[in-house]
Amino acid sequence: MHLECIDCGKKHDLSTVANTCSCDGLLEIRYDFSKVQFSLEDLSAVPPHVWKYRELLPISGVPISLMEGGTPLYRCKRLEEECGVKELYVKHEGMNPTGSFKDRGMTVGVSRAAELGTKTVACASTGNTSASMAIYAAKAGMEAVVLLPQGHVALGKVAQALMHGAKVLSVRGNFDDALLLVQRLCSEKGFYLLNSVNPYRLEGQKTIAFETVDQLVAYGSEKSPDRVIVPVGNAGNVSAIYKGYKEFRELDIIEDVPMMTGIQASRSAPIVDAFRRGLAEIEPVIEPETVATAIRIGNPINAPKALQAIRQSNGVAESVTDQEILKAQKDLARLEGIGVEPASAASIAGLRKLARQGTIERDEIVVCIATGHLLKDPETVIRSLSPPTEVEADFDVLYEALSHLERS
Ligand code: AN7
Repeated sequence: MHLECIDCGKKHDLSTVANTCSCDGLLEIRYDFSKVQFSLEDLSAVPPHVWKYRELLPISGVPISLMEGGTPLYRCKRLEEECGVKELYVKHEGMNPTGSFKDRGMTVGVSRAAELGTKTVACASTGNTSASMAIYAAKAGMEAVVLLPQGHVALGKVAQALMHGAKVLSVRGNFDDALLLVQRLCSEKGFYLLNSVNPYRLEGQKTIAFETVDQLVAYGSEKSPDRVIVPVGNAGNVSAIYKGYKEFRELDIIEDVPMMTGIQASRSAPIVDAFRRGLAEIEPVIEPETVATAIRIGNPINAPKALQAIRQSNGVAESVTDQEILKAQKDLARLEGIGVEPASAASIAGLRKLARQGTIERDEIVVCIATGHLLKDPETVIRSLSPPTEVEADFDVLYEALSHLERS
């Protein structure tokens, strides 16, 4: 196992603590698959969770774990029919310990921090990363420092970071400002950085791909979907999931890597812009905006990895409006019983748009990643839906309010 720069190809020893190469390129963990002992069949009795795949993870000792992963993969027949695809599944990452996919990356990231003897971990966050880092730091007995963009973090996420004991700083600036600050804090002052520029984080998140394959086999479907649709913010997750599928292909577990499809909010969409214009690098969005605060990011640090993932897998990047996001959130909740936060609904909104355009074809097996739970952001729900109907504590009045409903 070693670290490799995705730009210049330089190899780094695993003892390297830096997250980037001397050329500033992003690093990726590479395995020698001729030495890896891993068979999905041998593990068929083990239910999916992150550490089921530990032979393909860079931690050898006992991990700092809170039983993350093992999230449900739901077949969504009603939306499937509406969109006109062969099979549609939603992987509900909101069912992780803190209610988002970030837990998969953090169990590995904090386990690595523990191996290094780290006292204090740090991150900038639009919310979910901070909640997740806080629980694993708590479990590991480490201090946690969190930088949040003031006024733009959903309430549930702030509550989690506070409750689990992180030192929470509300930065007067956006996520991109906070990320620059925390990177400097870590490189100059010796805190351990746990944003997704840290390649150990992405190792954990790649297990989304492994689990999906595992679960599709259980459904009796194809092993690998044709397309995976992922909401994109700092662009770590789409890169990580791609890496997972690529590794399963290298191990001959699957034949094809799915088309990686990244969805951004229309006013926070530098990757979509670079994809459309065929640019090698993104042009940062200076004042990103969206109701989906989780992906309110203008300068995604993993953009080079994400563009590679999308282009090499023959996928696409597409943007959706806030209105499309909120409608998809409501429809997923009411048609399929799956409650997600706005950023997660971007994947469903993107599916609809790409299916309408004909980019997604009728014979495709599609997996949408629902990245975070509905309860993360109750305030947006309250703002977008009518409030409960208030009634007197009187039977006749109450019944009158329900008179339009069908009865058996
Ligand atoms: C629900 O918590 O960036 O493209 O600081 O919380 O890997 O960044 C959150 C990102 C999608 C985008 N959905 O993932 C943070 C943070 C939800 C998220 C994303 C996030 P990346």
